[in-house]
Amino acid sequence: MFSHLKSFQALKNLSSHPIDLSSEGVFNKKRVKEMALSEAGFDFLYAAERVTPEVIEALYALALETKTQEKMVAMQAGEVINEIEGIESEKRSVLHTAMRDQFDHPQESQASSKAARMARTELDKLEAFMNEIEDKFTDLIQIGIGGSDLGPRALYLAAKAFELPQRRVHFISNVDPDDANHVLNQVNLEKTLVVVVSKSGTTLETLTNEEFVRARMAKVGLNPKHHFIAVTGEKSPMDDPSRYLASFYMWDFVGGRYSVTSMVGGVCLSFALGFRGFKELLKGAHAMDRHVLSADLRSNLPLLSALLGVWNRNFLHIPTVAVIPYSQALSRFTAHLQQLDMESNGKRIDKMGSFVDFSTGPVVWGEPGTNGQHSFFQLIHQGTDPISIEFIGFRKSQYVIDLEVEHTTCQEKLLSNLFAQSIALATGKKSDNPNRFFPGNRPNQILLADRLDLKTLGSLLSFYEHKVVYQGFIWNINSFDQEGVQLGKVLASQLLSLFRAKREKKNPPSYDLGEAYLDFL
Ligand code: G6Q
Repeated sequence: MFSHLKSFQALKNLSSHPIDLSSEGVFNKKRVKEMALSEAGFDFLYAAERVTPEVIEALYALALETKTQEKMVAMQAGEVINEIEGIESEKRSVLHTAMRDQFDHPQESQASSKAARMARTELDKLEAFMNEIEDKFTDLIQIGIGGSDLGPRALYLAAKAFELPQRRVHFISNVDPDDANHVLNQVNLEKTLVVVVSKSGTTLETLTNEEFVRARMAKVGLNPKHHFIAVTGEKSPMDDPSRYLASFYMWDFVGGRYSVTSMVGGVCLSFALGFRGFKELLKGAHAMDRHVLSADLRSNLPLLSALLGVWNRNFLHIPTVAVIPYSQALSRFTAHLQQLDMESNGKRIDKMGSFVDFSTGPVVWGEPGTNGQHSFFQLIHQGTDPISIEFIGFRKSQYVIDLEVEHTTCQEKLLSNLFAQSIALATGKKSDNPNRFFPGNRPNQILLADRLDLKTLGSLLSFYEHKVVYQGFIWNINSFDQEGVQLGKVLASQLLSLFRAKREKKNPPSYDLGEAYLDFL
């Protein structure tokens, strides 16, 4: 188990006296220069983390001891890694990386090559479909939830600067009827495509919203069959091409929260950005997939970020990470990371089926800067609980148009705020006035790239996917299942049968707790 490793003990010893970044002169120019890694189009700056070269060495020893690289190679080759020994589990390969692998490989028999070929078939279908529809449609509504919503939505918003003219994408995810009504009020249904995305084809919210929108189409005299597209698993209850204008597939070796680069995100992103734009994004993701395979241990960007996260979580005992992009385009990116990280690594047993005696995934949250500075940053700076921060920034803006006000551009103001926060959180500020005292030592890291173009966006997505996966490898937990979301789903359907019985004035099935809640309606 993780907590019994030799490197765990070494790190534990080192953590008894972590470096004090608030101490005069410790956080300096030399440290910033030395604690930087430039790879795969990104600069990764970690001088504001509470680490020394000794700690970094011990973290790399942990990576070696936990065989992170062997596990990454096995994952990308298609070995069955979504499993837990000795108990019933999914037993699947994990091949989201194959979705963006557009190249032929000599070892055609490998599971990953087979998956990449399957992905290419869907991509070819998608390209042909996008050519066929030409300019018949102006709007697309994506209906889906969780992994079938958060990633595609985050990336669509992030890429809006590159949207084709006359194209808009909308999302309906919540079964709250206000969500669907709000979107339906914004579109001309005659010129609207609807893509229903559900890997299982059984999700209550998605199937309900599909019927909601189909009914609205029928009401205005349109044939839903001419407007609806399906993205689902082969042989799922939604796999019925006769009901759809087109059907695209995904597979059980692509997890929901890892599925943005499959058809789950492919349809809406190709509609918005053009098929070429979507491919550009895939190229970026693939470049990061190759980086993690080919980089040596000390040049591997997501691995270093993962190791620093483990240091903060398990040795400095920091329970939460705020991801703060200094980019308005990434306004929903943290929400996607929240699912990616918390659903993957919010686990309490390891891959041998034993309860763990150490902390696993942190609570992930955040909002873009500078906005966050004017709300919750107070608690990060002076609150009683330590919080670690991951900043994301870009040297250039997406739209390029900018204005010099008081001799600096908006982009310069944005970046100066990012760097100022990183320094202030690390070093703090001494004061005789306790109310103006800042303790510092709020560990943070900065991921910096040139510009949030489509390729960079793809790489950024893949960077975080790999960071999360690496942490799961280090803790030896299964990052690819999600049993934790099942219990509530089952209870909700029991409660729904109470609603039904009440509506039909029948004897309700007995479910005491549910009845108690329903008495308040
Ligand atoms: C993701 C989870 C979950 C899933 C949704 C939607 O990894 O499994 O968020 O994506 O519950 O599931 P369907 O795509 O099957 O509708």
